[in-house]
Amino acid sequence: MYNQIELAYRFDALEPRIDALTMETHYTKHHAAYTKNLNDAISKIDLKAVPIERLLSSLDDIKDESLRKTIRNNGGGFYNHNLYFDIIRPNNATTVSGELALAISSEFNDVDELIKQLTTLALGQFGSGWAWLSTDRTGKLSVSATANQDNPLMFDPNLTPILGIDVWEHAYYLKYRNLRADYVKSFFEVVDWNVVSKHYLKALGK
Ligand code: MN3
Repeated sequence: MYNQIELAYRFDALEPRIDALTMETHYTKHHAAYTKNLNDAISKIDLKAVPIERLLSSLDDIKDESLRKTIRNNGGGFYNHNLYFDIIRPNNATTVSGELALAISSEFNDVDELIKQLTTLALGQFGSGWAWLSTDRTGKLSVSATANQDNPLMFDPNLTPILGIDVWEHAYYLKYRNLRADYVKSFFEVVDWNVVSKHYLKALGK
């Protein structure tokens, strides 16, 4: 059974950057539905104990096409939102430190350049999808964008996403309407780089 992460903050804690109604709807409706649909689909096959990362990086092993599609969409939705809701925080750490800071400077020069590249990907994603910062097993960082609820695990099992920007309209439309750029700017104001660092170190087995 896969479980939604427990939020470390209240729905209104990220106001005014991300409004309470969007947070509540996003977590209790959208994320909850992906999670339920994933668990319902998994109950049909004998994969109950598989870590979600392994499940998403071996979708080709699911031979039934309809079931594979269901698990791709809802397993992606489950995993992606667990990361998203974890890395945004009130009282967030706005500066990057430690090993992640070194990795960012070697790949992007600085955090501003990383944010610029992620913003370009987030704004360039046509329709629903995500922009990502991922690490490979050696700690080398890369950015990418995916459609729907896909994520880098599905395309390269060596990659682990450590930061994801949800650019589905349900993530911002109530407050920002069509202004995705304003939402993405606000998103980076609530990213907690300490939590991103934790995901980075965890992906490297540290
Ligand atoms: Mn979403």
